Amino acid sequence: MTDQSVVIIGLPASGKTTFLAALWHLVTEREFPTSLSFGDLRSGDITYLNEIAALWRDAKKQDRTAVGGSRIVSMNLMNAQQLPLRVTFPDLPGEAYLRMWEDRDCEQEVADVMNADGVLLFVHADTINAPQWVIDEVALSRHLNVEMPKGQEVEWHARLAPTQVQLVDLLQLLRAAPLDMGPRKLAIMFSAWDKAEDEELSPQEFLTQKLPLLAQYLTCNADDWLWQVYGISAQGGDYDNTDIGARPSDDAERLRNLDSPSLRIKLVKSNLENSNDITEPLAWLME
Ligand SMILES: Nc1nc2c(ncn2[C@@H]2O[C@H](COP(=O)(O)OP(=O)(O)O)[C@@H](O)[C@H]2O)c(=O)[nH]1
Ligand SMILES: [Mg+2]
Repeated sequence: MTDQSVVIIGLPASGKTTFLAALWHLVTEREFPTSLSFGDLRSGDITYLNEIAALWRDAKKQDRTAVGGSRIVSMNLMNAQQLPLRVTFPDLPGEAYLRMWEDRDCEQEVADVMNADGVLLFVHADTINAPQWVIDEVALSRHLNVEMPKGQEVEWHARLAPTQVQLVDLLQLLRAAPLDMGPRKLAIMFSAWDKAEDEELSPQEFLTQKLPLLAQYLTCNADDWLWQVYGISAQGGDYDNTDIGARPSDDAERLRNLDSPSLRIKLVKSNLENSNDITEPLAWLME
């Protein structure tokens, strides 16, 4: 069997666990054919995968991946040529990546999982923190007749940096010692694509418009990434919040009523072709 490892990276709440849950449902339930299919069960501890897939089927949001409690999950899959592949993913809390950006530091365990052949970078399409210009803020306040308070300085903190700055830095860290392992393949996954679809942009156009710094970093190709960009809706809409007293989501009810849960899943490729097969980016990473 060929052992392949794929690292799933992304800032906190970027859709990593939801993707793993939908993927595990899709390959184990086999409601329709997929590029990579389920191989066999000799994949170590699948309790975690079963737990997150059960929440996903119930249309309930995933618990925030416990800080410090990373999970390494493996799946035995088969490619189109029926060759067995073992794919290992770490489901690390996004704080580990935030720490790389803010503190220029990571645990040895995190460094070890970065040593993977393919990289899936998750970006939540609906929570991108765009750069803001003081001059625009002032113009907006004037327009709205809101007084700008004077002398109220906000101290800068690395966490306030725009999403694209943090992501470019993360990718650069992966191409610098000690994490560098030569050129790699990178799949950029815009999660919660159902929230972005109304803008009628292709995933590639979305990248260029919303994260121009990242788009330019990838296009100028200084770090030799072989990359693709996808829009992915692993839920199809908003799921129920599991916090006590939270209002159930209308989307969740509609999604639970679909004939088969796999129909909630949607993958949009850069040529705008779409399918329910979220194993495709993985198959591409492992080609
Ligand atoms: N609308 C919508 N929300 C999503 C989708 N995928 C993930 N989310 C939401 O994005 C948030 C973060 O997802 P999660 O998988 O926990 O992110 P992680 O912290 O990167 O593991 C949660 O509130 C999810 O419900 C999707 O396809 N559609
Ligand atoms: Mg998570």
